[in-house]
Amino acid sequence: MFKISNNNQKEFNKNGVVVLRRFLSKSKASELQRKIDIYILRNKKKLRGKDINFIGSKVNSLHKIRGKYFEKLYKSKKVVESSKLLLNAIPKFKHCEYFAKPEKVGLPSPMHQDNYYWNLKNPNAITMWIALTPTNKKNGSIDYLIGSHKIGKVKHISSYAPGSSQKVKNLKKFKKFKRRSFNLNIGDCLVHHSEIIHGSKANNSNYPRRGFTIQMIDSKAKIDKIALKNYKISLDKQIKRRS
Ligand SMILES: O=C(O)CCC(=O)C(=O)O
Repeated sequence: MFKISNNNQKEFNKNGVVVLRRFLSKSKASELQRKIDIYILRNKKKLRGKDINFIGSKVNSLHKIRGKYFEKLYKSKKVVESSKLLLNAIPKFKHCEYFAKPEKVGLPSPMHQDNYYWNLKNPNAITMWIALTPTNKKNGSIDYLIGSHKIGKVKHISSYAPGSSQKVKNLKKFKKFKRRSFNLNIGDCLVHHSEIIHGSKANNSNYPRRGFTIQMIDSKAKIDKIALKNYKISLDKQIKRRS
């Protein structure tokens, strides 16, 4: 059974990202993949706009996944205990997402901070990204600017990338941060801070690169309503332009 350590917490605080190896067993990870596939089959026609993105006929990303199975996972002891230690606060669930990045055609996610989408006044929040396929530079691992979670929210602009609508305005400004990605096995979990700058490249390889995410926030977190409104205006404009 996975158990988070104080070293994991130290690394997370310093770098803004940490890998929790073997967070899910291989069999639990393949069960999760099966449940996502069933969710897609059942909901493909109902899901629209913000909640699903395709590349050709393939799903590239799913946003706000709902259902009992996923609820059981985000309420599980390992998710709750890990997020409690990393946030040093009582955690509250936000959303689950799925980034499928299909082989040969998987879309990039331009460099961004999650809190630019979430608009929390206090950015004490994390994304837990669980690998459902082996993940490496060839199939589109996530690149992080290590330590960038400490600089606060930075300017973003519309990216026009389906499923990743915002990107850091002037990435060159952040050259001083070391860029790092991680090779992951099925079931490993990356945990990143809501203000670390990160993103992933297109998947031109012959293998899919799939990750399921659980977003957990400090239960006391408040929303910056003006920032949220501006973000939604930008997203709606981009979705209208696509359809
Ligand atoms: O899976 C990806 O490539 C991007 C995921 C991401 O940016 C996130 O979950 O915050």
